[in-house]
Amino acid sequence: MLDYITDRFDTIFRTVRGLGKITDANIRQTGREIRRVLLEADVNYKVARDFIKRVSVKAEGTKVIKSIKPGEQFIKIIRDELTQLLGEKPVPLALASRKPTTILMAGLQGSGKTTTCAKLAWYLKQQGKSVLLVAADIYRPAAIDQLKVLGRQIDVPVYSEGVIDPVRICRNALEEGKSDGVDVIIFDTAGRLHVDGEMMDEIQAIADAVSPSETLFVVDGMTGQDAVNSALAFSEALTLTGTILTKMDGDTRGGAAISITEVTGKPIKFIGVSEKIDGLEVFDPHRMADRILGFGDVVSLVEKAQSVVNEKEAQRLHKRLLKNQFDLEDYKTQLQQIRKMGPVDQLLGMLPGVNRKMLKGMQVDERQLSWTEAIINSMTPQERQNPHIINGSRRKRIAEGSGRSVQEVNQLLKQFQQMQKLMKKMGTLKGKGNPFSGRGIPHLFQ
Ligand SMILES: Nc1nc2c(ncn2[C@@H]2O[C@H](COP(=O)(O)OP(=O)(O)O)[C@@H](O)[C@H]2O)c(=O)[nH]1
Ligand SMILES: [Mg+2]
Repeated sequence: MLDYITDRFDTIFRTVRGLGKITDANIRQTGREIRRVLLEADVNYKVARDFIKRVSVKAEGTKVIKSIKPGEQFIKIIRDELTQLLGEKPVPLALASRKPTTILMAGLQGSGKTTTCAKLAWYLKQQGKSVLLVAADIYRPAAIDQLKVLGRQIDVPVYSEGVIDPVRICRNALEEGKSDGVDVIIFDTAGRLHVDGEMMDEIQAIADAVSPSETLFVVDGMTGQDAVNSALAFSEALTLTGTILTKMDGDTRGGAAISITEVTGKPIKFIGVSEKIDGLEVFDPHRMADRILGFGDVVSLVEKAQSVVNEKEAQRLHKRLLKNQFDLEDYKTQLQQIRKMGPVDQLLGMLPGVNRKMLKGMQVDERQLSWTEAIINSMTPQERQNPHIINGSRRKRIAEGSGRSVQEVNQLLKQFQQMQKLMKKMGTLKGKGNPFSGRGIPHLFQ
């Protein structure tokens, strides 16, 4: 996500960090560089221009203040202004005071409406809400089935009447949702390849019929300025209440994300980060600014860890660590938890200070993790608990059993030994000053 723009900001910041003081010349120079990066990322030129202006004015204001690290202060200004540009604070989904809350999805064909309807239904279901999905895209025969399949997957009912007037479908669905007492109704509508009058008329008629609590504009986050243009067309026809940017896991340059809030005046509410049903994140301007600027995304990392790591298990491991009882069996458990969190290079990319360029050159070999697991699997429980008993002939047996070489077995044992030594030292510190201790984070990340 956002590798391109992050790399470019990284280069700019390297220069800015080294500034002995802030001067007119370096404000201008940095402004020019940021402008170039933003335009290359396909940010709307007015948005880019105003952004540079605001950053420059603020930087001007700090010229007189004696600061220990002028460069850092300059970077903070850029970060604050970018956060502001992205909307400052997360804006939660507006739930109606009287149910049902109605959510209308609008956007071009292929932008990700149907997928996002299901993701949103899943998200709301997780929060204990009952949801009804409505299939109002009657133009592509597969669209109704697509929603039905997704609905089945997450066990959420899908209202459909086949190919009849979509406005009628939506009106009927609203009635049914009301009488069933569902909390939220999500309307999946048809999109066209381009903005056209007929489509706008139809979605306007649907909006009139159901008076949605939220009208969300779904847009492909990879499309840059096109996203902004179609957002404007849709907001002329409809009273949009927010945006959902999809496909942010792709090779997006960030132009849509950076421009769209300022241009539409409406907040980004969610971003789509995978094709899967749980690939929806609540949008947070602060976090997004940090992602764009390459300051890492510790919050996402922690959330990810918390979602897959069993809290009790983590505490058990933590205790064993402190008591210096951590063995290869525990090590295996941790490896499995890390693997559940997803591709390792993606995780590394979320850590602040990890240079993406470096990551690109570095092949993070996922297979290493499975090999390590295979080696541990080939050990007897006794060996896992007491690695020191693993002598030459045992090593040979383990190597054969796991299909790895004796050298690899040796290496693993050596690394584990080193880790144990380190743990011993850490154990005496009793986790002091450790921000993650007891929070269910795999300890290999500490
Ligand atoms: N990688 C990725 N793919 C997505 C995301 N959202 C949607 N898609 C894919 O985009 C394509 C179009 O999505 P669909 O929901 O059918 O779009 P619609 O025509 O607007 O209803 C499908 O292949 C989806 O799997 C996302 O956040 N990430
Ligand atoms: Mg669709």
